[in-house]
Amino acid sequence: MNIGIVCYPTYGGSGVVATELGMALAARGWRVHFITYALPSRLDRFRENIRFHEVEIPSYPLMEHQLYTLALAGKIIDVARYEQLELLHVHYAIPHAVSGYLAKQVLARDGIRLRVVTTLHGTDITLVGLDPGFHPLVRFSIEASDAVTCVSHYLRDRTQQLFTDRAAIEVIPNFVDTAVYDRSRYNSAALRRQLAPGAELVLMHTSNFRAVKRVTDTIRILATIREHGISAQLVLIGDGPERTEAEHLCRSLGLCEAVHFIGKVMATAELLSAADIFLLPSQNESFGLAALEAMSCGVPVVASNVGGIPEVVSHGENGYLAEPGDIDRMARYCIELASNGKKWHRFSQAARNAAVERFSIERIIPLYEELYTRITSA
Ligand code: GMT
Repeated sequence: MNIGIVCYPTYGGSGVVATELGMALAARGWRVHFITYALPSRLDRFRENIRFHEVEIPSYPLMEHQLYTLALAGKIIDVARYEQLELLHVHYAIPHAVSGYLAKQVLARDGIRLRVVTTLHGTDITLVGLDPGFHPLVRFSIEASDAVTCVSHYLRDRTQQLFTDRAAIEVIPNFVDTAVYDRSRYNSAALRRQLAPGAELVLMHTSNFRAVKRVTDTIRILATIREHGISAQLVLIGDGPERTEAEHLCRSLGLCEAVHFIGKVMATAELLSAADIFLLPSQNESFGLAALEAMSCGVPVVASNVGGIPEVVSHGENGYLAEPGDIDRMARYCIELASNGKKWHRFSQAARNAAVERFSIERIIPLYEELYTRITSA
């Protein structure tokens, strides 16, 4: 079957999930067409069964703002028509679900039937979609989609509370390639020496450094741990609006030698495998894909007990959860893991097991395949 995937191509969870999904489907024989404004960041090389269609945004002096929603709809129409797409899977409601709906209606006039699946990821529901100007559009496009999925039960509940009484919203959790995100593949000891020379404990965090991630909390957690005499270091991967503030905080706390800003890295599996603990102190998180990738590498997670995180990280089994902003408690949990090797190993194994048993590609991709088959044969 030919399937179109619309996503943000940038460094962010929804784009990562969409790209990994497309690559996994292509490997299983589906023909996948990515439609977006730039090459998705994880689409690093040519792959059989994958095509990329770049959305170009026309400009004209009259139009002060770019017309991405329309340009995307136009591109979807073109690709659907000429590549015989049966199904379009849009990731993140705004504006993708609206463009998908528009394309579907235009194609229907020519007798072409395109089914639209919308996957809601997080702030499209919990933040951006709540803008009064966007709310009716998000609500409409959820109700008009042929199928809607959410990445966690938490997000489905929020969607139903905030937007719609549509009952048919399926939860398909995010997934991880456990063959790639596998500590045993990498020389993590050598990498650890390069990343954080001399560290007794290596903390790691990856994100797009938006305010919701509370990146500066990771630095304060590090500071608290070091006050207890543990020579911990922190590796920060990614970039975004909060990076400057994080750098200033390191300087003001005298932690420049202990905090390593790596910047954006596309392939994180090797880096994650060098960590002892992954930190995700977010204000909100509908799932926490970065935590799952760390767990797959056998890294216990210390995170906030918000949103969908408890559906991924089990408190006291493969990580610890605390209230957002409770830096002391998160630091105490890190110290507990750092000072009890047996416990760390138990948590590490449990993290890996959870990734393999509950969130592997082999387990989750068939759920999408079953959904696609169901709605295209209806
Ligand atoms: O909602 C966002 O912040 C955007 C999105 C992204 O593209 O980074 O992140 C969300 O989707 C991820 C993939 O499903 C989830 O793992 C993240 O938890 C979620 N972010 C939030 O809910 C803040």
